Amino acid sequence: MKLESITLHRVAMPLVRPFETSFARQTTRVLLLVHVRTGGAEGGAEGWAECVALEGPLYSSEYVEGAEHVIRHYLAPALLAAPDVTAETVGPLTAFVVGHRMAKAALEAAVLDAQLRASGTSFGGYFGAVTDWVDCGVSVGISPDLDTLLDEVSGYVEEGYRRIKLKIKPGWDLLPVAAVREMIGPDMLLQVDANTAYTAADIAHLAGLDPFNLVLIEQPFVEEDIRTHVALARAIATPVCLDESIVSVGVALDAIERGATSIINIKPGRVGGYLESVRIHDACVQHDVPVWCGGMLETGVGRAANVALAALPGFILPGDTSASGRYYAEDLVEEPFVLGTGEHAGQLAVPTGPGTGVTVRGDLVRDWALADPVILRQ
Ligand code: NPQ
Ligand code: MG
Repeated sequence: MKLESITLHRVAMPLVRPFETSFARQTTRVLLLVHVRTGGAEGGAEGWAECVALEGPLYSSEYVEGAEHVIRHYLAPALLAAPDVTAETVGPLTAFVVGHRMAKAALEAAVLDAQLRASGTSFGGYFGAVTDWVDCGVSVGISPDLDTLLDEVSGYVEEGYRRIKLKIKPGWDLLPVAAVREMIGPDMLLQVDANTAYTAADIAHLAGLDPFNLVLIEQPFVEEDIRTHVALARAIATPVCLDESIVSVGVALDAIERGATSIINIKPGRVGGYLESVRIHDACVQHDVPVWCGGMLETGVGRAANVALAALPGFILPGDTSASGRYYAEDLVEEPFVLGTGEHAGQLAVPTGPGTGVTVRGDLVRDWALADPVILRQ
């Protein structure tokens, strides 16, 4: 396909409740949407994608205005100049830029959406989805106190979520985990995510999580520190799962071989796109490493693609692919994600329409815009 234009929309969406992690407390999700139009013989195809970068460089080095800048000045010009662009060639065409995986992932996903809409194929069909419904978990932020936390968790359990993930940090770990485990019973899947808040000195303390039968502990130490994750994995019974550290299939294989991670959180934005995500999935299946789909508080645009990815066979643990209502009163798409009922309680249906299968609400993109759209052409 020949790309005719790439348009960037920066929007701010109110969250239904503040989301607090070891690194930030947010009441609004600021995000970047990418909209591509194709010309040439397939003229008129359109694709949308969501960049998962946060407003500030707090989860990763990337952030919304940085992603916008690198797309505007480096990535988009390379794609707009190319005579033929497909999702499969976005990676090679943008490889001259070091890093900026979230920005590249958004461009690749927008091109993939346009390409699949033109051919009448769904994301799930393209990835090789093997299921129509995916198991959903929910990520629960750090609360002001234990009562508030227990109220929030019991609400999610009633909604049907199949797994609870608690955000932890030094000073908010063993007690909330014990209280939630006591409330939800021994069998409900429970895991924790530290977002890099601990150090090697905390290994003995983190062993205190072992009695609570957790599915995993996610990313206790900084992104670059593989060796301390190896030390923790050897010292505790709870499986260690990397998130921030896993930026490519190569790093995933290194971390697996070193014994730093026995489960992997796949976030398409963090690893540079859905194609790299499928490569990580395939490598993990080969190594018998379970994977699950992470989340970045996506709107329906990013959520639709994540749910399709989570329908691959290696995604054997429930993901952070929660319903739209977990984060947003009104989603950016005409088909908000709602948990199923009956045998599909705690699950989301994999979209079946062409591309992501969802339709962006232009009215909301305009209402919540933080700036005029940036239209890029050759
Ligand atoms: C994680 N996500 O797995 C992330 C981190 C994350 C669903 O737990 C605002 C504030 C937006 C904090 C997006 C989940 C955020 C945020 C993602 C944290 O590590
Ligand atoms: Mg995480």
